[in-house]
Amino acid sequence: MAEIRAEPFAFPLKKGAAALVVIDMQRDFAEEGGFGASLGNDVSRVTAIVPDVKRLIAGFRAAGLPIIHTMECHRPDLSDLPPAKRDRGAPKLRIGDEGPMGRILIAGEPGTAILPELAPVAGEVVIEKPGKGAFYATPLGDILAEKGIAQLVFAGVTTEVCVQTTMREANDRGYECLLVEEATESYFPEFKAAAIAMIRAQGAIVGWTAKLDDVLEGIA
Ligand code: TIU
Repeated sequence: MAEIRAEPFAFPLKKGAAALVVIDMQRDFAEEGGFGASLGNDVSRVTAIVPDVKRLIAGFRAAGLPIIHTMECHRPDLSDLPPAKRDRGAPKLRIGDEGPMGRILIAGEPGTAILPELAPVAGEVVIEKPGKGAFYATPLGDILAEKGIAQLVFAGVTTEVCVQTTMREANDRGYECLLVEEATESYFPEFKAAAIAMIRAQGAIVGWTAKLDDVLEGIA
């Protein structure tokens, strides 16, 4: 068993049972005219982590470890979009509306795609999810069980929304979870810091957090 330097204590890596989960690195959260911008957010914070997410993905590929990509999106007929989600707040564009990159957060639209620099390659799993958590209403749990995965390393956006929700879902399902600090981001720096602190508090109540270089060294 290898160890990864982490907080609040070393992460006990089981290399044959670990996978990377890259959450929602989509144009809709990173580019002007997408869902994130429609909610009033500064999306440049998301593009800034792309090089670090890319290094993390390259490390997992080089180590021959599984990679799972998620995409927050809905069916074109909106049958998996609860009105409570669509109608929340007063965004400039709602989910399903036509925007400059196609319909906002709809499967198959250009804006919903994963950023080209981080695009999945053949053999990598892509999970389309209608919720913030990647286990809700998706086959993720069955896919992980089939692959014998027990540990999940997390990257992606946003730290306190889809990343943290998925980590909490995974933690309750018995997975050991590790968040890579430079490979996740929020539209709110204070929320990223708070999410990292609350995840690893109380003896890793939700999971561990670690620096990118330490994760890359641990999985190599
Ligand atoms: N708004 C926000 O911070 N996040 C989301 O809506 N989805 C994800 O985090 N992917």
